[in-house]
Amino acid sequence: GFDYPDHLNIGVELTDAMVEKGHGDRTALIGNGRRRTYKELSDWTNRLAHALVDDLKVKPGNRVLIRSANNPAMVAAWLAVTKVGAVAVNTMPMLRKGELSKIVDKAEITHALCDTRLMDEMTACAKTSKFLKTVVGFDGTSNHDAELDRLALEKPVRFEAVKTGRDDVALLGFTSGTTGSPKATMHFHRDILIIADGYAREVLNVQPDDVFVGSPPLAFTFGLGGLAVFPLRFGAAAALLENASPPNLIEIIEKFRATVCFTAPTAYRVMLQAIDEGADLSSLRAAVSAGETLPAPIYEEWMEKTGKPMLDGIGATEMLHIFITNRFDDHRPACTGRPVTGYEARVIGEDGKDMPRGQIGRLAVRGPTGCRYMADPRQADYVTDGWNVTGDAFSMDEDGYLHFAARNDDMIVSAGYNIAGPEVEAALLAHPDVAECAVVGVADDARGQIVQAHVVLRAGTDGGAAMAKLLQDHVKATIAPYKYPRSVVFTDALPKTESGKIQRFRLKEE
Ligand code: 3SK
Repeated sequence: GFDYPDHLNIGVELTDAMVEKGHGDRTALIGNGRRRTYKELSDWTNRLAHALVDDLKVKPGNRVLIRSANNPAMVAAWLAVTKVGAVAVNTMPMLRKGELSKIVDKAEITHALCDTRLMDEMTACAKTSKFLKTVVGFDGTSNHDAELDRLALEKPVRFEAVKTGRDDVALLGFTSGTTGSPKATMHFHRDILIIADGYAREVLNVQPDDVFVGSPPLAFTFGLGGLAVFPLRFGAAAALLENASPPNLIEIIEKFRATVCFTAPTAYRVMLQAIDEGADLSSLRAAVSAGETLPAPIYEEWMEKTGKPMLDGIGATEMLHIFITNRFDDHRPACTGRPVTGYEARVIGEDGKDMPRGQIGRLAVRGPTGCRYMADPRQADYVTDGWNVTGDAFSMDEDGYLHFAARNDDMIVSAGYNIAGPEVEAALLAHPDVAECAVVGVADDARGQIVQAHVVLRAGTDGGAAMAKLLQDHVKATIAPYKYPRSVVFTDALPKTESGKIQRFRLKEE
């Protein structure tokens, strides 16, 4: 277990405490053309904390929404909110008024801190909200040219942070919301240290000279951990990108000699191509892949080209971060690995009992960081005896390694066969002409469902009947022939959430 003091404030731990430990002059954050040291970040967040308390009247326990793309100002706002003992709700820039309103109502948000470039939807949301009364802009480009920055400007650089308890809620993480009714998961101050002192220390062995980059939004706990908590806990640096498209990621890795990258397999696929075209990604010592299943060909090609394993893992907003993972010295293709120390995993059947090894069931996980839904009757549906029953189908092999099969709702049942969509996707992705794909089950009179593949081809490749037949034959030759996609749809782009997850339910709706 982790032994933290009764009083713990994550905002202090990641800033003032780092200065006290001697990291003051080291770079903490890079973004929008500037570097900030730990001392600058500590001063900045303390000034902001004064403004929150003195001018905006934020009280401990208030829920404060933060709306921004990934930039240092968003990290500073988050840390300041935690310093004043409020509960942070980080949100993604693309959310519209309707989505923001659901979050504001559910979390009873009283204050919103918003990048001035994103104010319209936020103020529209406040106009109709019975909870949200204060919306204040900050300058996401860090020029300090917005109301919150002006309020903070003259404030002292010392701030007596609220003595939060280690089990006080610090963060509400909203689940992706693909179902239209997002759940809020509660995380304590100690949880945020646990993911750093657990996964980041044990698996990544983070060092002060590490430079982190990645694509997940800070609004998503995957991004908050990988691009803020993990570097700041160890005196390392994070280079933040407002637009983390694969070419921008590649550029920033080369520019800052980044050492740790958090992103999804699609971006790694582009990086592999870039390496062939001369990009120098040799600084990367850890390539973490999560959010989507990692196809074995990408894992293998990465190993071949960089000599290092790609670290596939699975996490969940409910558990805050990654809880099952491969390790530098313990990794296998098409395998998610073993639980992070402190977490336990089981594969269970419909009756809640353990499935025999090798057989597919639902993944259940238990650990120190979850799972606590806020004021949600669905707690009873997803959590039994402390075990969070996830929406993922996995099998556990004889050695205790976990193998992803499908999201439960991605399992396609066709003519009595259970077909895991991701397996068909992995087969398609192994074809050189396929850039991206998503496989869904669609209703069919004869077979109940048939496998339908939505395919984005590589630039310069044409779709059509001949290409469809080629891909079908390729799948039949790669995995059991009954799994081949009877329907192939060529498309220019797949629908995705803000955090980059493919929205298969939208393809099914079509
Ligand atoms: O795998 C995910 O979707 C995830 C969610 C939250 C935190 C971390 C991860 C990897």
